[in-house]
Amino acid sequence: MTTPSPAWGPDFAALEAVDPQIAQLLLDERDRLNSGLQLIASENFTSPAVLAALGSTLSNKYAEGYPGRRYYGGCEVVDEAERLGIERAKELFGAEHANLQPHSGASANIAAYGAFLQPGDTVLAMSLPHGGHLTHGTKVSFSGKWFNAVHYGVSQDTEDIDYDQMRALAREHRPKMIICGGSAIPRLIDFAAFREVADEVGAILMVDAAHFIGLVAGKAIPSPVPYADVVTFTTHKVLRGPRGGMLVCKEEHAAALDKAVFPMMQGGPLMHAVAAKAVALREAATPEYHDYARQVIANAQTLTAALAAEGMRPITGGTDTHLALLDLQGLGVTGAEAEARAGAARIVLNKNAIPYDPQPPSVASGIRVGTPATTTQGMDEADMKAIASLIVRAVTDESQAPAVAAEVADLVAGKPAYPV
Ligand code: DSN
Repeated sequence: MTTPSPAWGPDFAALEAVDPQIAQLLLDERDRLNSGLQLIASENFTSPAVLAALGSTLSNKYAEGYPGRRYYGGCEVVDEAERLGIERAKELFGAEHANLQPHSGASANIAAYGAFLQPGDTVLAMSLPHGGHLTHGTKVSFSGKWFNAVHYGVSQDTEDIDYDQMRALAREHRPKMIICGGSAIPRLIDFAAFREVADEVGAILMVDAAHFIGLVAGKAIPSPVPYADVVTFTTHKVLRGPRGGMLVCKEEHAAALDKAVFPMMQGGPLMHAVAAKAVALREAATPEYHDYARQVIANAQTLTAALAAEGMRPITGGTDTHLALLDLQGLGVTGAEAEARAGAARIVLNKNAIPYDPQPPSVASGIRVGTPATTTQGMDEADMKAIASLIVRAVTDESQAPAVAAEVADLVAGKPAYPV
């Protein structure tokens, strides 16, 4: 293979010449990433290979339909890219069918609703304030507006999913679809228990694996694929691919889900993103990625324990995954204050409601932290202990921001997100 001329792929000089303002913003964002700690649990640093596919001529192609069955000519190249991605996804996840076209996790979820439900049908999902997701039946989303959503939560004593409540609600409401997964669940989910309940009440089981699918890909935690009718996910979290969505499912649901993605929910797929997803799936199948996935969890556990030792109470007492949810009430700091103070010290994290939170979501009593990005930078348990101490200093004493920011800069200097 020959090296393509810059006109065939990413060309920063061309961008600078045409649009110096946007070019500068790209550099500013790289510098922002390189000068701080990125602890948003849903973010990661995607690889140069993935970025190359994203910034490619595949962006030009209209390809409504699926490989071999398109509504446009000239799709023979993108067909191959999508076929590769589908085969890699099936292999990586042991799935019978895969669809790489959803533009986002929300789009993948809309497709699942579209494939299995009619407006007004009942869906049972985890409540957002207890760790669920907007698309799992909240009133402000299509899912709560167009469907009858019933919610289970976590039990007050363990702060983990209340499986008894979930089972009782399923028996009472007979949902057509049960959803598990969410955006702030630190513990492993008992997929077998959900499957059992879904079978008992005749429901479809949808697992929204957006947060943890990268850990599944890296064989670091159990897979939902054998249990679920459909597994939806994003590709940019622990999985470290491009921003986007994907789903895998049983063969019996393949036609319905494909039709729900296109033409029911979306038009033309983003073929550069589909190609970039294929690249990420290839990267995720390597032994290096398996090591990465294990290290993400080890780092999260070390970070959580170190924060707990300094007075931040981990919801459920710890984590099995890449993220922790921390109750700050014992420190007398709100989630919003903590997010702002950490940000002033170049530590990027987010405020987060905790279960049974007395504060409104805009204030929140907790923060959520995650280790996908820092682990991609090559950080380990020793770094996590240092990071915990920096977070606590920044969050509990605003005057520490400049000193903490300087220490953050030292810490990340040796392990830049994107080497300059
Ligand atoms: N916004 C994502 C997250 O941060 O978890 C969920 O969609």
